Amino acid sequence: MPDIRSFSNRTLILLSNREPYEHRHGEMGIDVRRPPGGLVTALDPTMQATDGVWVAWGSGSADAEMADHEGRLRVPPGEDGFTLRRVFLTDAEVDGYYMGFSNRSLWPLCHMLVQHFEYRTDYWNMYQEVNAKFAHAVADEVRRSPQKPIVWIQDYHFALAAEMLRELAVPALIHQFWHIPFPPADILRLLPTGVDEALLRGLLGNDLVEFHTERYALNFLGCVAELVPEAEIDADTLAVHYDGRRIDVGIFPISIDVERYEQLASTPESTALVERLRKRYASNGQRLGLGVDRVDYTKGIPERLRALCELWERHPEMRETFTFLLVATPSRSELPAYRALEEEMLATVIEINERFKTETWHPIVLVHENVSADMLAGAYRAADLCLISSLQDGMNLVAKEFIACQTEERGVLVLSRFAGASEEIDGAVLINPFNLDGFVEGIRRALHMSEGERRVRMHRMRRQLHDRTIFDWLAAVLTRAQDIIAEREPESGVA
Ligand code: ADQ
Repeated sequence: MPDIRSFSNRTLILLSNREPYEHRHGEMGIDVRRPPGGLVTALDPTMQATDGVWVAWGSGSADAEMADHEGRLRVPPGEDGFTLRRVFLTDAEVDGYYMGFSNRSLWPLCHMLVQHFEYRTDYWNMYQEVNAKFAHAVADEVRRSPQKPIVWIQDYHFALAAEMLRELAVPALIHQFWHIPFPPADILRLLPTGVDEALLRGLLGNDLVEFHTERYALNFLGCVAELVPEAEIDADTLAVHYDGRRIDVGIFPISIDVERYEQLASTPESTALVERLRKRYASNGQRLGLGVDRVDYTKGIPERLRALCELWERHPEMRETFTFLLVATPSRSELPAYRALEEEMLATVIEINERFKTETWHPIVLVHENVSADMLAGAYRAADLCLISSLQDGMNLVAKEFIACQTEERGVLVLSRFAGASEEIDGAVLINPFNLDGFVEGIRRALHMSEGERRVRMHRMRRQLHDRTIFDWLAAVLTRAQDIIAEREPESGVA
């Protein structure tokens, strides 16, 4: 693996919506929280080694008082690793840019779930204003940087930031990772004429745009070909020629900190949970299934519950012998579509349990909260089957976490073919969540799979995952960025 910490004397300036450390007023004073997920952990060493700057929305109630008058502070708290630059937003900005255009317009559109797509001019106006606000903060950090910087933008909240940085004449290589699917042109065109094009021109402000899969990269190129008339596409090398520049498009499937999950699955706490879960639900040949999600309409939770209901209906021998543990964490509850989904999920679980329960058994055990990482790891390790039924999903890290925690190699991964992970992982039982009969059969197949086949498949997936951790992902992205600089530097003067 290339050494990503020695970054040829460059400073990494990262822009993301979520901040790596958030300060909140708690009962005992001010608490600091880190968002779940491996990105912060993976980036920490690089940020520290390059004395980087992380620019993000200061969303915590005590964020302002912990930072200086420009929103800057050194993190991790109590250490002197790198700078966090918090950008503070008004309620109207959060409503329009984050809740509005990001989560009501772009999120459903990119996941091709057009029934949830909403567009309002004021969302779009606020998205442009807030992207400009963040771009100015990044530009300011670039100017302050004592070393040559590389700017790395994260995700769909900032589709316009790269172009804005270019207009501000920021002397840095700019690249962007898009964490969610990228839709084909027929879907992107549901945005008002001109808005679709503006988003693409915004992204073409980058020197490199990164996606999880080839499918998303080709969709992006297809959109550019159709909606940006003067751009020239080179589909063989995955590049766009535009505005006198070359924009590279790269494929970098994200992953997890595999060793950390393996260790979490073996702590005394998670081992105790494994023993409890196996004893309660998986002794005497019984089986335990597992689902882990943010409650989001992209994850196919109602479709999964329908398939489970059909399974118990059509195959009575599965009653009392197969229990499903659903770990579902509430998400984006401010939005009506998410509240409606929560209600539907809760009602369906009650209905299924009422229908099939016996004196000693409930088919679905619902844990309706955010659970700690080692409890999650214990549940992954204990399960005989993990069901992922996304209607669309950029990658889906739950799939990889399950594989990492399956240290006994007993479980089967049942995976939607609409999750990016399905294009990478070799060894899952693939299902289509829109095909009820096929979905039910997929679950049955997983439950009837021989121990030998389960082991061979899980072993293969675990080997594969060990070769593709989040550190490999990070190294691959940053190496590509450096290669582009090396190619261009003599003649283009980049950075
Ligand atoms: P998400 O849509 O959030 O991410 P995903 O990749 O599945 O989707 O990650 C969810 C994370 O939340 C996992 O780390 C999981 O462990 C955690 N989680 C879920 N439910 C939980 C619970 N009840 N308690 C505790 N933790 C829970 C977006 C894209 C994805 C893409 C990632 C990374 O939508 O497609 O894989 O970014 O690029």
